[in-house]
Amino acid sequence: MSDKEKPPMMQGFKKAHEMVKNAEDVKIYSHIDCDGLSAGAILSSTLDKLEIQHEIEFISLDLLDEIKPENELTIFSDLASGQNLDNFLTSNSQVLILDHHPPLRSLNQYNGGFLELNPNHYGIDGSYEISGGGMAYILAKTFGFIDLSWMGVLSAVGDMQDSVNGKLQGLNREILNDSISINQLHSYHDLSIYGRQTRPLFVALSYFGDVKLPITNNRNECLLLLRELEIPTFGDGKQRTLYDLSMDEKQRIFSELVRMLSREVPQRYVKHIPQLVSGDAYEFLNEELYTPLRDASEFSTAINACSRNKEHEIALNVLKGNRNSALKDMEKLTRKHRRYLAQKMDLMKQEDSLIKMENLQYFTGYGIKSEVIGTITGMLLSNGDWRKPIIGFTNVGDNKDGVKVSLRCSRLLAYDGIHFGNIIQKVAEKVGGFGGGHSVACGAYIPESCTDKFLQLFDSTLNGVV
Ligand SMILES: [Mn+2]
Repeated sequence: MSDKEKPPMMQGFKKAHEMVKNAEDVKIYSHIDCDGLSAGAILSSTLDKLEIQHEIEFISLDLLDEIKPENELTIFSDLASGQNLDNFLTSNSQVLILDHHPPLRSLNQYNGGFLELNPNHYGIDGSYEISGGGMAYILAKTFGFIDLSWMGVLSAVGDMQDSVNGKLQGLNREILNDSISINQLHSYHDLSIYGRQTRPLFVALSYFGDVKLPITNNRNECLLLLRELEIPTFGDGKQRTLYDLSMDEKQRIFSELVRMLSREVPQRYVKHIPQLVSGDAYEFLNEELYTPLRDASEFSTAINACSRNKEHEIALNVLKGNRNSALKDMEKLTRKHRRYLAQKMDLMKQEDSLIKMENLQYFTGYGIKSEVIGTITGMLLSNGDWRKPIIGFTNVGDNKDGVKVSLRCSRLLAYDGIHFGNIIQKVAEKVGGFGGGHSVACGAYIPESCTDKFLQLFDSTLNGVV
């Protein structure tokens, strides 16, 4: 294929390839979530392989305007498309942005040493078709480093790009196929129950919670159900996990979940139930069985546990394959993370903190670390009314006076056509904040004095919608 026939984004990557190849001193800034960490690991591994000296730093969006150009080439990864980069526009430092968030600047607004690659400029959906890690991987692939593709898949899963229809699509699918082609990864259709490798089946089942069922948060009910379905919970000297089940056993659980859900939800949702119960699983074949690293969802949780404890270095080491002590450290952080979540959940339940409005429910989780407010909001979903979204508030911390808002809802509402990411963006802007995200998981930052106004506006926006 000649250059002219290549899709335009690839021409951009060709330029990026040249920029990176010719650089001798590189600084990478990547975002602090699972996608950003994986993207950073892909870029850092790429530069390692090219023997290019570099530093990497993981930062949150609000710190971006404090950064000054100090290196020959600065790469921004999984961030910066939505931010002002005035410090860099007037400097001699070369800038490469690899982001997938909605861009502020139009395509090719800047030339010379400033290159911004964003799928949204090329008609590619940055929410579902490619992640920040995916963009980093496409660059890595121009150097032939297909072995880094598994991290591109992990990034997409970490960013919940498969959250709505249960599978990766668009460029994500191509990255997935690269990984499959070198036997790094196995992709298969499975029950969408979290904890495939590490959780005993009856525990994993009890967390099934887009819609509240008799088994939700009830391990005894789960054990009874498995007994009824004649699925042993113990085998080969250990508790069985979802991974251990035969196709036939999975089919029995699938049918039973569909039956239970059909009884709970209004008729118009029934056709969406199979999507809720099953989806694609991604298994990393080079990782050890029954560890969180073997399954993409569980791996992304482990990375998030590092990130939420501000231990980015540990995540980076695990991702880059420097496993020895990093792996143990990561396990410790995962346990700590889980304990923290359980404590906060207990507190929230004791205080019965979920307040109901006409079209939504909310809680004020002041004291919950802003990094985990989204996770807690999602966990509370199975305690409230699944027909309405849950909104959680917490302080941002670090002496800033804003409030972080998180929203989670059942995927059934998204199947019904509601996009809460777009709604929260508009409502946040009306009260002087900013926000956005996915249809079923999104967030915002708003001034603390505006939380009541925000809730009222949000609630009235949903009149007739939910
Ligand atoms: Mn991202």
